[in-house]
Amino acid sequence: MAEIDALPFAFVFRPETTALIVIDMQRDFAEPGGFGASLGNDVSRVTAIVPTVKRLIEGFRVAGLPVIHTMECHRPDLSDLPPAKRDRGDPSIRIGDVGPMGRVLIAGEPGTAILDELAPRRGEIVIEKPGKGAFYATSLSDNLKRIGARQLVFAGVTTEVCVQTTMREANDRGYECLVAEDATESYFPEFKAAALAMIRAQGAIVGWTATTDQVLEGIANA
Ligand code: TIU
Repeated sequence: MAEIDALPFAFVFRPETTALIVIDMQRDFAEPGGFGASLGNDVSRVTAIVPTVKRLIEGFRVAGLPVIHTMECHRPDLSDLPPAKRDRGDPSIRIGDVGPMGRVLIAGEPGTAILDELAPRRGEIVIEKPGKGAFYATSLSDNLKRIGARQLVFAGVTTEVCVQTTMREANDRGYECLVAEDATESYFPEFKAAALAMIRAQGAIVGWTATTDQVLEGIANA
């Protein structure tokens, strides 16, 4: 057990029942020509956090703690893609269409892959998710119960969409959630700041926030 000087107050960290969940660090969100860019976003902000996310992942691996990766993606036949998601807005290419990295957000396509630097290791849990939240229509709940997780540390993209949605789903399921502030990013710096503020407001209504260094120190001190 270690106490992390997190926000809005100390997080009593029990690494032995903690898993790291790395959300959607995929080429589709980080590289030109992918889904994130198709929505009109500058994806360079995502690339900038890769070394920090890698440090966090390595810290969990070295300590023998579970690392779970998620990927936002759909089946090739689009049977898990609601028209309301596919038809939303006015992107330059839609989910399922062929782009420079293959079919956008489709399982198995080059653009859907997790970035090479952050690739899952053999034995790590990989959750393919059709929604923004990682609990919806996936085996994440069963996996977390199987490994005995009680606390979850979050990294990945984007802070206010898939990370925050998944944290809220996890919080409602009884997990204590902490997001690593510098291992998550948004296409909109103001949305990242607002999401982190919302999460820790009202006495950690959704969870805690701390830096990657603080989480790694917590692992070392536990
Ligand atoms: N568009 C955006 O900010 N995010 C997503 O669509 N997915 C995730 O956050 N992974």
